[in-house]
Amino acid sequence: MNIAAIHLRRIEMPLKKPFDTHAGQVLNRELIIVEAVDIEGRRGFGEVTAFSTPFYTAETIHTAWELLNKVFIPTVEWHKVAHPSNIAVMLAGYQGNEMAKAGLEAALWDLCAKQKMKSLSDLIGGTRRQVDTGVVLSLSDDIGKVIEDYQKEGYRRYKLKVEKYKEAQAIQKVSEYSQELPIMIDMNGMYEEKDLPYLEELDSHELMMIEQPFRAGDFFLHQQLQNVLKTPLCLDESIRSLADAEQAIRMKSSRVINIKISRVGGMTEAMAIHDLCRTSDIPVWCGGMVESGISRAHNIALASLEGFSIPGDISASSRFWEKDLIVPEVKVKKGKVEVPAEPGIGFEIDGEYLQYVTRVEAAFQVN
Ligand code: OSB
Ligand code: MG
Repeated sequence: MNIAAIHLRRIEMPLKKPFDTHAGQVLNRELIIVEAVDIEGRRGFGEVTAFSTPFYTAETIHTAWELLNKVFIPTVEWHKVAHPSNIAVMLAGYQGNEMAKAGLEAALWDLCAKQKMKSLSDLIGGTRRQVDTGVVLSLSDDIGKVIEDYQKEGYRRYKLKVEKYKEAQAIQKVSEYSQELPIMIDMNGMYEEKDLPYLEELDSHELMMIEQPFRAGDFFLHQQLQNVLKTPLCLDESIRSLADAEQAIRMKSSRVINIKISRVGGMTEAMAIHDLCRTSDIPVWCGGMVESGISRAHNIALASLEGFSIPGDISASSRFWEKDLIVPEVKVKKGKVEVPAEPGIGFEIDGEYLQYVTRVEAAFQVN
């Protein structure tokens, strides 16, 4: 790929309002922007979306920064990189840390598509020209008010963060506003085996799906619940690799899978999980990480693949940000976003704003 340099920027972007889940809050979003430059000066961008504290996965933005700087970037044999998928192979000796690896790979995917003068969606075999959108409601959101705003954009799915044992109240509030909204709830692993009877009762709400009731790694309890539930279960935190997806499908732990590029270690692994789910008749959707437009653009390309038949966490830039890192910002119209046709991720980076939100920088000349 003729890569000449890698730049890392540690940034901090203020959210419009706090994003709350039972496990943790996001207010100032720390991210790492990865830029890959080739010998002709073309630039590709990716993003590490680990959080500041380990409330969602053990990996954090601090561990990712250390590992990228001290281990991952120095380990990759840059002159031998012929394709973005080589990165995962060269780093295969290092366990976990999927988000650090995914951010690095993402910069190469954008660059690779630009080198080939193709959109990222075309490069990975995307077939959709528009993708369906969905939006998440945090615990601190005033449900009635935000739904009124989101309805105007036409979102096709509402994902509710919930407090333990208070699902019914949240669902009730949404249905007071509108009866027909497609609702799912995300439990972020807060339940245990003793809660099985309680969770079974949630069938009566006829939800689109219930996401990750039990902790990551517990394929057995998810199987037990899915077995008695009409409502589809969806796995998020449990799926860190293709092997995890294979296990979930073989055990019938869920009927739906949420694919996040960052959680599975990159676009290459995300595509492999998509392909497996397609041949196994498991519908998938693309999960979000309260991320900047750079990740959102990668997510839009991923969600343009055929198997993404359920609206994901694909929302407008304005859902989280007063101002985004990309130009133009992501806009939702009639519940859809356009898949860009321009080379790479198809959005320009707002260099001035990127500089403004940058706290620390590191640069590596690799060729
Ligand atoms: O479970 O998907 C999750 C945010 C923080 C931690 C975990 C999760 C989330 C989201 C974000 O739901 C959704 C989005 O970015 O649109
Ligand atoms: Mg989730």
